[in-house]
Amino acid sequence: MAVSDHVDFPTFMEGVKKRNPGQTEFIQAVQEVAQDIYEFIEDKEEYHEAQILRRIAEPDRVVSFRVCWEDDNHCIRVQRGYRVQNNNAIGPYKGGIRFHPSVNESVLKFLAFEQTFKNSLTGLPMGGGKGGANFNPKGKSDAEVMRFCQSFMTELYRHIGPDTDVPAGDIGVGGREIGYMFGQYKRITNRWEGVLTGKGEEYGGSQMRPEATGYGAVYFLQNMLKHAGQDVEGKTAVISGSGNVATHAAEKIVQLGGKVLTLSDSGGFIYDPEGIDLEKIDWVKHHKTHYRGRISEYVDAFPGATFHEGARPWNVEADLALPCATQNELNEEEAKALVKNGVIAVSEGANMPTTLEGVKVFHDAKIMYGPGKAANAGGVAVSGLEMSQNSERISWNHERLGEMLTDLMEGIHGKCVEYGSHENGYVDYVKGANIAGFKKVADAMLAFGVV
Ligand code: NDP
Ligand code: 2IT
Repeated sequence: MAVSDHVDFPTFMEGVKKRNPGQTEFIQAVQEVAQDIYEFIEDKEEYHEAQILRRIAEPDRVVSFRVCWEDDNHCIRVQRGYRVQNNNAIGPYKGGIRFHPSVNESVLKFLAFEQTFKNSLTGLPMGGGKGGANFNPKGKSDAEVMRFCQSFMTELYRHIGPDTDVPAGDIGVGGREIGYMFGQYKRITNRWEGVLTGKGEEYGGSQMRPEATGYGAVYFLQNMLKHAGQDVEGKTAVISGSGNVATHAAEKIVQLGGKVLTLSDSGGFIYDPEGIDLEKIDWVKHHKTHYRGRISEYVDAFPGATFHEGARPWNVEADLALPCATQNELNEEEAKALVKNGVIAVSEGANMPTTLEGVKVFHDAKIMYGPGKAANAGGVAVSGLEMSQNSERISWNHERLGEMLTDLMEGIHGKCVEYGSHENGYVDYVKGANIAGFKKVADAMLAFGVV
């Protein structure tokens, strides 16, 4: 029998900080989860004895590798690639690949850690992982992106597989990049297998996967509002980002009768007081995907709108807020501005977009706040369904997948309510998501003994 090492929460966090020097995003993600888990396991000695939390907060492995490629000017470029395999207690490692200059070990470790809880919450058999590279796709030709993706996969392929680790898209990785990477995997291994999700429909991709994260974040929001006797219809929304998640979240808000006022990118945000309707959203999707354009160009196409350079949309008055761009894009001051302007619910399409101080503002104000690991789980959930379809060599239609996504998001919301409800009726969705996500992974790990 192991000896219990029941350290308190501050001592636990000191250890995390000491073992991961300078990895601020990772430390932030662990802290946000651990504070709730500590409360939950206070009287559950078996989790302490088996050091479950300490083990989940130490990735199974972090693989880092050199990625060499040649640009169009025949210059040799060198990038750093990674795959963080955080935990595979309940299924193969699963999580996206991010190509962005800000990618480093801390960012990918935080994402892989979060993914472990998110994937558990979906109820599907998927562990947590994340990968990427500090490659900037902006301004690169298709041929350059292809050469980079092929070089990246030439190293990554040995670490992944349909029953080992199944990557997908994330920031800077969409259909084009998944196609190049899948092609290279197939060429190297001479196997067609469901090793990546987010594939094109022609070669095993699931219908609904492109829409799933954004739609799912709005379904989560809908569930939160319904729980409080409200709905989306007639409400205004501020949304950040203008990529895959943001545009599909905007689309679903509009379809449900809401009015979307903003979208953004790293250059600033656009504010359209008339509302960003479905036609305008299609323009943004097309402009971003086909021309790799900037959101600032929206105001040339739709002169009623204004562009706010270098700013974020959180000072615009709205009922609903959906951060759908990146981590730490909504701070304490901006959270206070949203609350002051009467926001009633926040649903995170992005991963950890709100700082710890910002989250506290939402909780203190008792607004509905759906954290990314619950609210944006629709994307990975449909990825899980893509894995099932690939294994069975079948494909489900849009309608069936739409129903499954709706049910999955309702199920995740239900788990948050079960584990996060206070006696006064307020639902702490962060706590609910953390505890529900943790419990399944922790119980699987207990079953395995010391591994
Ligand atoms: P995309 O690459 O399609 O879009 C990213 C958007 O966010 C772009 O508008 C981009 O602007 C903006 N952005 C990225 N980095 C920054 C930054 N540092 N500051 C300001 N804006 C920034 O990515 P996704 O839409 O797929 O991902 C968005 C978020 O959703 C991420 O947090 C991702 O982890 C999360 N997510 C994605 C899922 C998916 O299925 N794709 C699933 C679950 C979560 P710019 O073009 O200027 O860089
Ligand atoms: O953060 C995420 O959940 C994703 N980027 C999607 C992961 C996936 O495997 O579909």
